[in-house]
Amino acid sequence: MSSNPDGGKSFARRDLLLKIQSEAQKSWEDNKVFEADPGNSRPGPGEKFFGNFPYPYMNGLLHLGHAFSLSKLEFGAAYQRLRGSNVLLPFAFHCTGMPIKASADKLAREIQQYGNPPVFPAIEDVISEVVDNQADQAVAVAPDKFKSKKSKAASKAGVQKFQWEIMKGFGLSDEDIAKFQDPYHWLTYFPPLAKEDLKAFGLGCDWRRSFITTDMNPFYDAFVRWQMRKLKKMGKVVKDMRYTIYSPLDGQPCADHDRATGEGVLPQEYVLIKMEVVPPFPPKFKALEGRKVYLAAATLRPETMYGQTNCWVLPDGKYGAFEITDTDVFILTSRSALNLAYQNQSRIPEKPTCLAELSGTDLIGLSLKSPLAFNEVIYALPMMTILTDKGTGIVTSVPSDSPDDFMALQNLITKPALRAKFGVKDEWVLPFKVIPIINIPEFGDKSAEKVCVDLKIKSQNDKEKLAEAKRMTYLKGFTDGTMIVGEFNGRKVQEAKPLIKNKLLEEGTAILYSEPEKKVMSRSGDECVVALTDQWYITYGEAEWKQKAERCLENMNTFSAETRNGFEHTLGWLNQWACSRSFGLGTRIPWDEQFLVESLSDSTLYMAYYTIAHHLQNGNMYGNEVASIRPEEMTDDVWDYVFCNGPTPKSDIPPALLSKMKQEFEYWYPFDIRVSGKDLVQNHLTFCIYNHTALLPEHHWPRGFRCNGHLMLNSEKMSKSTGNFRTLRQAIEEFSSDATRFALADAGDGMDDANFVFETANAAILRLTKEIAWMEEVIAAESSLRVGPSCSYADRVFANEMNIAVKETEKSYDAFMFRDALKSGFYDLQLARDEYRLSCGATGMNRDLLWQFMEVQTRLITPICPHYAEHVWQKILKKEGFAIKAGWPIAETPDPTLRIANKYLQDSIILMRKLLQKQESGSKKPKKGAAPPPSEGNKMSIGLIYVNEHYYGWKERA
Ligand code: A2H
Repeated sequence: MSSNPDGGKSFARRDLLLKIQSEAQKSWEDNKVFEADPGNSRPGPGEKFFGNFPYPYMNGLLHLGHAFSLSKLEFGAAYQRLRGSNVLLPFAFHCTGMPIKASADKLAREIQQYGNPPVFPAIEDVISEVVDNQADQAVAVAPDKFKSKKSKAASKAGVQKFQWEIMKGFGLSDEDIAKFQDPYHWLTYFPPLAKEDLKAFGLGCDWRRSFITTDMNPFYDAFVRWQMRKLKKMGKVVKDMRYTIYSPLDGQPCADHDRATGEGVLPQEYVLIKMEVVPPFPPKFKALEGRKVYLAAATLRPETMYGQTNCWVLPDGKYGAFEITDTDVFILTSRSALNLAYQNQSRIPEKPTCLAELSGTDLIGLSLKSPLAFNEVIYALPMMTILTDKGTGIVTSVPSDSPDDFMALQNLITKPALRAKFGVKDEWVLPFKVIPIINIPEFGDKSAEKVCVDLKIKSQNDKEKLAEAKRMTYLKGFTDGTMIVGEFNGRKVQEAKPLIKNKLLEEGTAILYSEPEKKVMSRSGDECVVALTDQWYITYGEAEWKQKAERCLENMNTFSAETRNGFEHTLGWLNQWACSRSFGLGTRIPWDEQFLVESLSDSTLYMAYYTIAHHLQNGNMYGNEVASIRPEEMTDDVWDYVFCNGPTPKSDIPPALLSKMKQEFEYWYPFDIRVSGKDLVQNHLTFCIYNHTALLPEHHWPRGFRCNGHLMLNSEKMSKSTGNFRTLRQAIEEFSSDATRFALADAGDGMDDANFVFETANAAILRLTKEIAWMEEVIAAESSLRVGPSCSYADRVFANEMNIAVKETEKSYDAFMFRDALKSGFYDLQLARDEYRLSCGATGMNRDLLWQFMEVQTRLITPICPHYAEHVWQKILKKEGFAIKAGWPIAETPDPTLRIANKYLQDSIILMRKLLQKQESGSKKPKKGAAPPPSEGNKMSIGLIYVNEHYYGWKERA
């Protein structure tokens, strides 16, 4: 294909498309065809179309994934424009949040450490260092595994790229890179590049309305401040102490999009049971003399504490004695001590202090007093299956209700050798019997024992069966269990559990403890903890607000049931959202300026901002070129007036301009569609619904959201590290915009992964350029075409096919289904033309029909390949005006019978050709008695077709 350099073929066809592309773009720009101004009156249905797209984050160049989602909006908007709708497609650039600041800081650290330009240690050194560190272990474990370790280490080292190298990858010079230590420099660099690329893509955008976010743009900053203040006044922003996933390195909460791993992971709350170590302390505890020392066990079932028979520790486990208060010391893992330190449970906040390092074996045999336990004293015993990355590494043992505890205790009781191995004395184990505390109708009073016996579990290491046993008893205990001991005897477990938990917390024999339910790594590369933080929250999920959001969803077009389900699901669980951050870029929370509005909270209503952005920013995306309005003039009253039908404000802004902005907002709003990748349903898009319903009247609530899946490249995941990746810029250079757009349209429309195929883009280059050549030929030889009425059978069939194409393609564009549009509007139509050419044979094709074909085909492909279309329209067909606004072709009602009849005819022709071929070539060995193959001399030239004049038999009756 033309753009395949390996094939040694020429790039002439691709270059022709690139030339056509820049000519079309220049004439669009000169004529401001994408600038959208409101009409004078309220638009009727279908008269205007306002579509938008989540502004991309500006820490790099746009890639094909962005272009894919955006193409859905672009094609849909271009179709509306073609039909004659007044179309607004604006575009902005998101700069709020952590990553830019984090990268800028990282770059600054590298320069500090390695100089400017930096001299990094050679990669091999880094790798060998990593490998060396692992080599001892690797060799010790299994020498033959060494090789695989090395490659793993190498690839790991490769992933941890220097920020400087990443910047080099953008094609920046050493001199330029250093400037990126200032985070605001990113904001001046990437947005203009993105704009350039989108222009090359041919995006039908009104660029006057573009802007960047953060306080760098004073107008947008004023808008977000107004929005936050308004939400606060409505009681929808509240301050609270919460358990939040938190990055100690960043010193702030780590939301989903700030995480390298652990998306969706939430804090898991436990009750920490304080099991007091009864003096005298063993010698290892010398440093703890005079303190109250506790083994702190994390449990999910505080109501079972009556049945404690012992405590579990991991013999090989590493523990520490940490100062929790001036008097209290907890023995637990350092990981859990760190979590506690961020939850106000450390003598020095955020800094765990370890008084003694201990191993599990040091703890075995400690005598303990544990709250609620019927046994006065219980002992710390070894358990092999304790996980060091869960809870505190200390577990209370309740063998009546925990299958793990039952089996571990059972093993110790029945295996003297096991006791001997860990120095466990008989009196720490043998006197302790299972204590019935909860009745479960299905399992009796000792549910764990019963299930372990039923499942024939033999050992604490029988993980699969124990997991099954836990599944069986855990939920049943909670839903069907009844307490048969203690203060809440006779109460259901469900009721007793919170009461017992509160009792323990109140009397101070337990505290709350929370940790990430799974490991979370922040993008800055540190392991997150759960912190108790003071934060601002938006009260999503609040009953009345949620109802409004649900009503908005009901009346919205979601284009697919899957998207609707996604929204319903999100509305079902979404709760208060932490909207403040202390690190990164953005707008300050107006009443608490130590905080910034986080990036998913300053992007929920800005579609409204587009409607007036050009009046404020005068076409300058940074808002730093003040024209008629100064940023400080955008007071809350002014925003209220423009967006919320508020009273006319006292303002220095001329009244005519004020009312113009209000009128413009009311003309474009509500937006008709927002197009996005499906992963934004669970946060951004749902926030958008919530904010619109809170801040705007119902007739301005969003009308539609269309979501798509991810984009693969050539059936494989797009990934920078594997090289299976293209920026938008690269794709356009490689294929041209139209061929890129063609392959994007062909990539798929559903919610599943779509697939951009290079082969398709290359084929598009060929098809589009060949089509241009064909049209030029037809027009050059126009005089040789058949003129007069188009009434032959072939003419009628071809005309009918064009009518079908127009109707089908219209349906597909209306439904935002672009692959289908491409099929009916391009592939099928070309096929019909090729067939027509064949059918006409010597009599020639009808001139008017061919003109109609060229016109129809051009219009049908315009939304997808607008540059090609513009070229054909203006230069080849010599039409007035722009293809992109040419109007939708008018088509007569298709005749389905004619299509079927023709299909029958075409199939018959194929069949007859095959028969003929068979007759002529014959089989090599003629069957006995069969006629010999005709020789060259008597080639068949006539075929007789017999046609019945009537149906007979049942066919006649039918
Ligand atoms: B449960 P989840 Cl009666 N390693 O408490 C292994 N298990 C641990 C642990 C660790 N590091 N930390 C805590 N656990 C146990 C009581 C109980 C528990 C009963 C019944 C079931 C039960 C008495 N042992 O848990 O993975 C603790 O034992 C069954 C799931 O976070 C804690 O609650 O769900 C539970 O596992 C927490 O496990």
